[in-house]
Amino acid sequence: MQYQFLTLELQEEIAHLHLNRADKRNALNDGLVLELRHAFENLPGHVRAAVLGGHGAHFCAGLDLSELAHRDPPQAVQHSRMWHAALDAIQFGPVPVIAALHGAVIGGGLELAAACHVRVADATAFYALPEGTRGIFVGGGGSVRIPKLIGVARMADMMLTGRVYRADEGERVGFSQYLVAEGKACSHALLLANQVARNAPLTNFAVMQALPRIAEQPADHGLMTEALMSAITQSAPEAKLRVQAFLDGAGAKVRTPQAGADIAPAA
Ligand code: 1HE
Repeated sequence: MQYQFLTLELQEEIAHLHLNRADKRNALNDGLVLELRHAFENLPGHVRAAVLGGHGAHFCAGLDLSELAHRDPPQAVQHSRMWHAALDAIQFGPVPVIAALHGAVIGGGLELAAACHVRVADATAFYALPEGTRGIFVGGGGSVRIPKLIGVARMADMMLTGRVYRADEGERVGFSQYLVAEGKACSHALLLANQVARNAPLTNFAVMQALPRIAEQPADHGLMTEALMSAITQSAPEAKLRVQAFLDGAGAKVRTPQAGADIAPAA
């Protein structure tokens, strides 16, 4: 599938997607948002994990402000819902998505990153929510997803004061789980994607589909959902094979990572 604003390459079990509007700092116009949705809803069945990055010097400058002008409130609601559908297609899609972040991760670009399952940032990444400056509000799920990463107070501060977080600060507060040297975000995201792709698919499914919903449930309901999901995963033949392999001495042990290495050994 050829896209106008997105590149999609398949490398065995890993899908590589890159926002492809570098001249506009990968600002998310409607066409790009719709292409993201289409791409994640139509990944080939053999894909086990995806890496999402951006071409050029920035991951994403957020909403394409040139398209903002002429919407009335009902149209604006529909527009926001269109973003929600696209970013839901990532968060609740078929495979875990590792975001590779560099340069600007701003506004809707940060909302997009927050819809991914793991975020790797290089040293050039910076995070901002300039919606306040523009007289608008987040509309791509940011008010739901971003506080789960950094908390409501930090998000409110960013929106009210225009605070910008550097890459190292972003890792400390929870925007990214990994911080790597300049230019290394994609290669590191790929290492992680290969690791994720080796998990039992049912475990990945549970992490993507059950975990965020359990976190939203009252504790009593969450514990019940967890017990059901746990029973389903451990009943699968693959789980039995993997556990038996460990008991037979063939499965990988959990080891403390060596300094500088944060990828777990293969199962
Ligand atoms: C854009 C956009 C954009 C760049 N919409 N066209 N997002 C923002 O408020 C961030 C706005 N952008 C910036 O602050 C800067 O562009 C950057 C820090 C990302 C990069 O700076 P720089 O100096 O490398 O590039 P530039 O010269 O500012 O921009 C290059 C071109 O990209 C230029 O167009 P040109 O035709 O003059 O070459 C810019 O106009 C264009 N461009 N960013 C449209 N965002 C679901 S609701 C989400 C709400 C939000 O996301 S609000 C936050 C919007």
